[in-house]
Amino acid sequence: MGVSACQAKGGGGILYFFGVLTKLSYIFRRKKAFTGYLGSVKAGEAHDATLLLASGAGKGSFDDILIDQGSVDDFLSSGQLQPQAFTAAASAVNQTVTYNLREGYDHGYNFVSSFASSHIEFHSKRMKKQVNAIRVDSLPPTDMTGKVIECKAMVARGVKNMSCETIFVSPPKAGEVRVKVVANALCHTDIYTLDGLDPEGLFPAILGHEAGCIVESVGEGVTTVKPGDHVVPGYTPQCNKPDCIFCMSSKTNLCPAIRSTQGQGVMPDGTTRFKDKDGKEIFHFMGCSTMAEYTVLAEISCAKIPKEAPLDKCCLFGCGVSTGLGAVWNTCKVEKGASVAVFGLGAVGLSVVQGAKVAGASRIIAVDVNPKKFEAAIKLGATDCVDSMNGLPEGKTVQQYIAGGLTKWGVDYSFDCTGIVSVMRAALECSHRGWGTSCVIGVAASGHELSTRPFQLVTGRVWKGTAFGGWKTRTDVPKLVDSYMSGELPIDQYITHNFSGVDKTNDAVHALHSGTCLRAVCKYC
Ligand code: NAD
Ligand code: AHE
Ligand code: ZN
Repeated sequence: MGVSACQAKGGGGILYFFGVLTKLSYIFRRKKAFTGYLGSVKAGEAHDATLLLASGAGKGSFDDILIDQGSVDDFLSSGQLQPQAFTAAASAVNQTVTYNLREGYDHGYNFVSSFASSHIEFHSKRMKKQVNAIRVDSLPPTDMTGKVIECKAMVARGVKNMSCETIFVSPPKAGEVRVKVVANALCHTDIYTLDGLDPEGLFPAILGHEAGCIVESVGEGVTTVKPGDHVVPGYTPQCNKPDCIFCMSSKTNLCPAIRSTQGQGVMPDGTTRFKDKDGKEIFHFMGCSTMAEYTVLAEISCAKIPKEAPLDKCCLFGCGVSTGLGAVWNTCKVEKGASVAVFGLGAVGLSVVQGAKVAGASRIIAVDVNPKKFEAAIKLGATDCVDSMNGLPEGKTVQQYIAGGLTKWGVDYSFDCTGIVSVMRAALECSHRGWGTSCVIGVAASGHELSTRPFQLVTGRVWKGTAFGGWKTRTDVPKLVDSYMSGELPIDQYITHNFSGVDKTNDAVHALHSGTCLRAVCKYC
């Protein structure tokens, strides 16, 4: 809420936009104007922000109240405004107020126009939250607890062979959670496995790992989520047990609690929860299998998020976008002023660009073989775009062009977001002599290996990698969702294609290959 000379009705209470009239009844009592406006001075008290606050009205409705006050405002010096009465009332009821005394400003339009944009930004963040809160996704009313659910799923039966089938999903066992998948976004890794490039790939399997879901039922001993809760599944779980040296360490997010069974396409007890119409078992994938209307997850893989958060947007936090941001903020800790090169401008690479911009990188070099990706990269903060297929100077490799052309010694940080080992090498070799860090994000095909001259490392470059951007799924995904909901972390720009129904997933796969798609989201209900 901003406090202002003019008041207007807004969602959730009275929004006072701008300024200073915080003790209306006081002013108008003296001026005897309330009688004219509202019939009596007493009637004016119903609109007095200070009295309203003191009476407990609006308690809990406003996370903050913004006041801008000019220091040389005549009404202030004549005692008619009394912002101190308002801040004292706020303090008495534990209401946060941001009070800005603007030195040298009076009561004029110049004052208003100088601070209007910060008030608009303040209100727009809060209004966005309210708009999102209107549309809460919910479960169908039928109670299937303890029963097998028949539903639709995309079943990958072999390389590039995936189609929509009827499947049967068993109830969750101890420590497991059955969820209704509301929305699933395709990640390049799903396609990589479908294309037969994943050494851990198994068929038949239900792929998918970037989703927004609602808990349908929970197995024995599950305490941290309940039916109706909204969750984003994580392929990197977080058991949080005191004896898990990975969960207890701030250095990593790689909890190994269920990694081996996850890689074998089964739940932690070694069995699957999926059967096809012939009663044959279907494998799980990355502990998620979200290309199904219902799936079963380990409790430790569920990040609980607020119900107001739109699942068809927040599904993106399940993989690609979180990974790109986390690679910058967690894995590499890119600092203000640093130079960055990003190879591959899919959703992962573009979120690296976005993260680098937020981190204050001074130079962000965006590299792709598809120039159609450059517009999005520039919007997110890229300062230079390089077409590494057709845009290099004669006789130069991309690493020579970046280290020696665009920059003298190379970039402070580089990121591979392609999964191509020759690009990973280029990314390392364009990083700065003496201290450059290069981060592998892309997932390379089975059998492909990294190479470079060891001299590249001897001369100070560091090669590292990231899984899910270093985020601890259950602790950090809710924080990312909060940032999205407050408007600080926009991610809608990554959703370039929308489909409706699990059976449209192959259309989404087709879209992903089109060269213009960043994320294709399939809504299942
Ligand atoms: P994507 O297919 O949408 O994007 C890849 C981009 O790379 C495309 O824009 C493509 O044009 C570009 N490209 C292809 N060849 C190139 C080259 N030689 N030089 C420069 N650019 C090139 O994929 P995505 O969903 O953004 O994922 C990117 C990679 O990250 C994939 O390998 C995916 O499997 C991996 N990934 C890893 C993690 C992790 O935790 N490490 C998480 C998510 C995704
Ligand atoms: N199964 C493959 C590796 C696949 C891989 O590297 N996966 C990434 C996530 S990609 C998300 O889109 C990852 O973080 N892996 C960590 C993990 O524990 O799987 C192989 O090579 O065997
Ligand atoms: Zn992914």
